[in-house]
Amino acid sequence: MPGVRGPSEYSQEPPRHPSLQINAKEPFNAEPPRSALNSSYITPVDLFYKRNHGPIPIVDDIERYRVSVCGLVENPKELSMAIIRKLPKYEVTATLQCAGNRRTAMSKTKTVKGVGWDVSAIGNATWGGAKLSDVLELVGIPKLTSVTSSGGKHVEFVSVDMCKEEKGGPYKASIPLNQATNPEADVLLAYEMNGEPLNRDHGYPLRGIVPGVIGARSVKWLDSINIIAEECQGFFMQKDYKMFPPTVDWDNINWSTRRPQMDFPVQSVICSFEDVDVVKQRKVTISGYAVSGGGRGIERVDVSVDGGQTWIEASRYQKADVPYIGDDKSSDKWAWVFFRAEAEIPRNAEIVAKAVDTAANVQPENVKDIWNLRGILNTSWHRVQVRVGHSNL
Ligand SMILES: Nc1nc2c(c(=O)[nH]1)N[C@H]1C(S)=C(S)[C@@H](COP(=O)(O)O)O[C@H]1N2
Ligand SMILES: [Mo]
Repeated sequence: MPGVRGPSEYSQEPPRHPSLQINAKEPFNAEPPRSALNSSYITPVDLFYKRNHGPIPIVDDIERYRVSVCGLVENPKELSMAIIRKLPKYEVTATLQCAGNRRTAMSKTKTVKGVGWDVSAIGNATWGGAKLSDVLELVGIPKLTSVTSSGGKHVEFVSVDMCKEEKGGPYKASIPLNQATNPEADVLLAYEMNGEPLNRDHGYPLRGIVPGVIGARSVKWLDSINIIAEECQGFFMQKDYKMFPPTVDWDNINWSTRRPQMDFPVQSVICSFEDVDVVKQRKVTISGYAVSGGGRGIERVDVSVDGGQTWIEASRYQKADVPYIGDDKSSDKWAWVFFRAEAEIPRNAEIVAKAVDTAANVQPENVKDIWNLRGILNTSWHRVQVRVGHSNL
């Protein structure tokens, strides 16, 4: 496709914020300190985690950029940015979470494969763009379609970045057509992030945003959108980002037995302390984020200062002036919820958080029970060890 291209090496990467913790340099994978996450409901773009599988693509000429919408459709089209901008613009506040968030903690149970992440491979942004359901109407697919007349059932997003997992080919992923054509699923072709044009790291000029679903399906730097009969056969759908039980290891894995992971499960993380921390006073504020996939709200966040023997309920909020009610119209349904509790802690405290979503799903107690060889979806109770004392003791 003219206009945007994926380079084969890393000499033209964009500038990045110095406080990002770099987990891998090439491809660039980095996350902010956990304290930064907790200080703003909308994560600033420069602090938002960056998860890449190849060098960042380059737009040479935005006027010539087109995204092609093709495959099993009657009216394949090549759409310019001008055409996409002419469609009604939606702003959707949605949390993007990498399936590998909290992988480092899972690897302490037993080695896993993948980039190590602390608790900040997650961020909340207001994405601006056209609804995919409106774009698909331009090629003749009506709203709420499950199968096209020519048998299309999935929408594949294809990028231009060169990924070694794809043997130098582009990153790609798909979602079901009925999700793509459902306006209420809020799937976007986004050209803005927090009111600014997308930057290169986050997918300039155009990316998919699939709310409530693991970040891997929100493909950046879109080149084409294919309507296909079977789900995308690319590496990241078929040989990665699948959830396996703890019994499966590299010598007995059969990838075809599992579905690609889509929605993420309920998650919560304490951001007000490091994993091992020291405080001066027994009275502390425990705060962090909670989020669930599939558009489910957060019903409750429980906090413990004694390793989970007793619990107190934390308060929840999204915006200062609006009371948060899970699954209510007044809430951002795709976005995280902040929680906060004040407590007196014992001298050596294990502080724990666990969230419950509106379907009453709860986080698993122990990471070992959900250990999987790729180290994805570590949503176990988040535990931090906090000692009351002097930091130099
Ligand atoms: N083209 C392309 N899209 C991509 C990726 C990628 O490497 N290439 N990474 C995916 C993964 S695994 C995640 S978690 C999100 C990260 O988006 P961000 O870097 O904007 O935070 O982008 C997804 N989309
Ligand atoms: Mo990811």
